[in-house]
Amino acid sequence: QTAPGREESRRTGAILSELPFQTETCISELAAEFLTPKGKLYVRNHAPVPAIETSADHMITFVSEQEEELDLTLGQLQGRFPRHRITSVLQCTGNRAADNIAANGYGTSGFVGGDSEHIGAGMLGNASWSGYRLDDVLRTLFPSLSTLATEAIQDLHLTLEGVDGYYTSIPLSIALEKSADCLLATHMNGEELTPDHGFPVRALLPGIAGARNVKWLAKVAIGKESDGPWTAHYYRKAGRSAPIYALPLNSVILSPEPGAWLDESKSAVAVKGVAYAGGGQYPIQTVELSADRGQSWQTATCHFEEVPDDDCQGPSRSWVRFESVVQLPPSGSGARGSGKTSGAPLTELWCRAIDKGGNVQPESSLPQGGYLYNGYHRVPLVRSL
Ligand code: MTE
Ligand code: MO
Repeated sequence: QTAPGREESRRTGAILSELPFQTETCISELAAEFLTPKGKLYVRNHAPVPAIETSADHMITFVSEQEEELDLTLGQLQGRFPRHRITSVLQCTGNRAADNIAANGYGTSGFVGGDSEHIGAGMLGNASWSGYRLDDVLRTLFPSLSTLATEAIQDLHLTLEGVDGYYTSIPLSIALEKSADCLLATHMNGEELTPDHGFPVRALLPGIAGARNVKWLAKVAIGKESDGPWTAHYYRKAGRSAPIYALPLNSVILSPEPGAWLDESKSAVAVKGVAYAGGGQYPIQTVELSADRGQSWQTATCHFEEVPDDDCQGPSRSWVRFESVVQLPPSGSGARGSGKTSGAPLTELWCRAIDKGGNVQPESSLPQGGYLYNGYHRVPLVRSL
């Protein structure tokens, strides 16, 4: 059967693979809304979507070494815990893989079932997620957690397992941290999750790499770091030194699209995009744009007013949309570059985000095993004669 939203994704993005189903959203489509609608959010599956019929009777098994295992249905969770809502970006670790290859010369250290060379900036979206706070649920179900010393918690991890057999872990300290705002999410943008996005319940870990946001949750277990492939082999930092958790500060231009033609007579171009703090401590402060390869920068207008006042404890994990009309350097100036093939000179638009802690998105980011590229986003434009 076809999951609701799939037909929409077929129209609005690129299908990276059919089985497992994987899509990347067209970036111009991403620019259209503050909250990415369900049919537009990229899909990244490692296995077929499990057929789950029920929401209220869907069971999650909670395991801790110290205490007895507990099976709770979503109906029971609903009776015991208040619901919370968080607006957060969801981003795949492989997003911007093509930019990473351009900057660093190599791709991801294994991107299952996909061709990472072509992945642009569309394995990204922003949505309003709601469900039960993971810290609330764990602390209530396992009261002995509150007697554990900080060091003991630091040694523990939380393994999240999906009905499809995909599983991975996060440090228990992230799951228990109030300001991490982790959810057992049942809804996206006010509606039940669709099958492709994890119906009836998924982990939604704001600011944490997509790979850890396990869908179709069946089991949540406190214990050792997962030794499964998606923690021990894939989705790791440079040299496979450690699992990736936090997303970096990032921004991307969503319009115009790479390779867009600009009339030579134009002296300015309207630019739109998004910036997000990832897992950082500070929210976005500003976004800057350059049309002369970084010689000068123009400040964009950021639409902070669109970001809702959710009941989160931590910094905003939503993206901020920005726009600007960027002045182009005069034709024939050095900043146009030398791409003078077939009479079509090139120009580039660059963008970078700056957070309230003064952190600036880097010009080119260090290889992270080929994942999580966050160098300046560079969009080549063709100026027609
Ligand atoms: N959870 C399960 N159970 N199975 C999966 O294949 N893929 C992960 C994560 N959670 C996956 C999963 C990866 S790599 C990403 S990027 C996100 O889900 C994608 O979430 P989305 O498909 O809702 O956009
Ligand atoms: Mo991912």
